[in-house]
Amino acid sequence: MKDSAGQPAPPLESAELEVAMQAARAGGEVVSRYYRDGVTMRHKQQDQSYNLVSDADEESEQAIIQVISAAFPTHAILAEESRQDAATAEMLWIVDPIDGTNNFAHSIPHFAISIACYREGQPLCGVIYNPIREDWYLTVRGQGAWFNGKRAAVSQTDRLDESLVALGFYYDRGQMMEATLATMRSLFQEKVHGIRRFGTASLDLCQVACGQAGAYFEYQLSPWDFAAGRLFVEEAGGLCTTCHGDPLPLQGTSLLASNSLLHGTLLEIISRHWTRENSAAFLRDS
Ligand code: LIP
Repeated sequence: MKDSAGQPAPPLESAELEVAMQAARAGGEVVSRYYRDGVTMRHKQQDQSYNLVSDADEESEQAIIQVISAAFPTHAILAEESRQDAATAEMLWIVDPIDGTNNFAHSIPHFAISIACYREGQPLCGVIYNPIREDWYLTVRGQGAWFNGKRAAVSQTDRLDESLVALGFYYDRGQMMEATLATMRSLFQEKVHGIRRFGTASLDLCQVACGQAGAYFEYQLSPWDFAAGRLFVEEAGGLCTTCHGDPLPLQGTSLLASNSLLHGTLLEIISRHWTRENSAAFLRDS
């Protein structure tokens, strides 16, 4: 059996996942059109020329919200551009209408629509969809993680010199950027097989889950960047925590995802250059 994307349909049973896929298709039609026809990007904040938004982000988000709200009118929605319902709601949808906005802005076909449904603060299901490549990453809690109809599994090595480590740079160009660069240097000194910066958190998480990268970290992400991808990693046998080993909160946070075998080694290296105090001070001042 194939789904409407022409992919072999994974054996997933979830009403919320079905709605999430419909919503992702609706957003994907908007984003693909703008990607093809061109779009004007705008700066989100005057002092951050690299933090961009466009009509594509906003129209994709409205299309996604329309599908979710029609199916589940009483559910709350936390969406990057326009909806900040309380993260404490019993049923909560978390939406990134274009994750990897800067890739999108520069016509790099490595970005995704990320949609997750949470019940009482715990992930139920998630969809990460690259509409240009027609790549579908689907997951339901307890039912595995599936990439284009094939089951995903993390890598099985505990060696850094056999692993790629992906990372991201938040919009900060101060102490957090310096800490990320210092951690890159430490990883190279630890003989990591390679470092990758792909620019889309949700797809970075999917690459950990599919065994392509051993780990991914970033010192600051928003909930919509990771809400679906963290479940995809966990259902593929991986582990997601903050960069200090704590459970992920549904708010801005640092994040380390790994195949779980590399987690302890990486926590020591990554927290060396960005302490809990650094993290607390950044959140307090931002
Ligand atoms: C982006 C993430 C990326 C991170 C960027 C930004 P956006 O999300 O996918 O990993 O490095 O700072 O947060 O803004 O494109 O939705």
